[in-house]
Amino acid sequence: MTRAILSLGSNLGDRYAYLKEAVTQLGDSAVLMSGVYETPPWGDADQPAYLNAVVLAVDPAADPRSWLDRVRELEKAAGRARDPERRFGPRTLDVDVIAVWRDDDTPVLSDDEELTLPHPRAHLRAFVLKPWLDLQPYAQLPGHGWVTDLLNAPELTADANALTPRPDLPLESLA
Ligand code: PH2
Ligand code: MG
Ligand code: MG
Repeated sequence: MTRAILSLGSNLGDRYAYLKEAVTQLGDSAVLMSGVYETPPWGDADQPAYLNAVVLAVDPAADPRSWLDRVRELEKAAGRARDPERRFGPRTLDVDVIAVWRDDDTPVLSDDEELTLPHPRAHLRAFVLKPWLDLQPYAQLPGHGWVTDLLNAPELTADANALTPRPDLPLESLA
């Protein structure tokens, strides 16, 4: 068994429906869902605003790579099309594996090109850190320390302030 922090994002089509469908498909694996936030696009400004959320999930498989298969299935179900020209471009659904822990609480570290763990840009993304704190106020990002400290870093202040909570779009009732 492993547990993971997953980051969900959508900025095309019915964004809320895509997030809900992903949580529904995770089924019993989805243990805790954050609030949903409306967030300005990061990394590529020329695209619509995102809805972002974070999910704490468990997987009975011991192999951390099974998370990669699962998130790809979720993205496929949302009709995700990849534009090789736009790495940070718009998408119906993006599910990123932020970090994975084994049963004994040790974090999984991986420099696999397909599944780098922890996620190499998570510490720079207020749209990951803020919803994560909703779930786990004492969360630590392996290799980077307390999530609350990362979110409070001066470089992230503007991004953190630009997140808009969307309590009208709950995910927790889907559990
Ligand atoms: N995902 C991206 C690129 N930029 N910006 C926001 N606000 N939220 C995202 O989920 C996001 C992004 C590519 O993974
Ligand atoms: Mg992503
Ligand atoms: Mg992704």
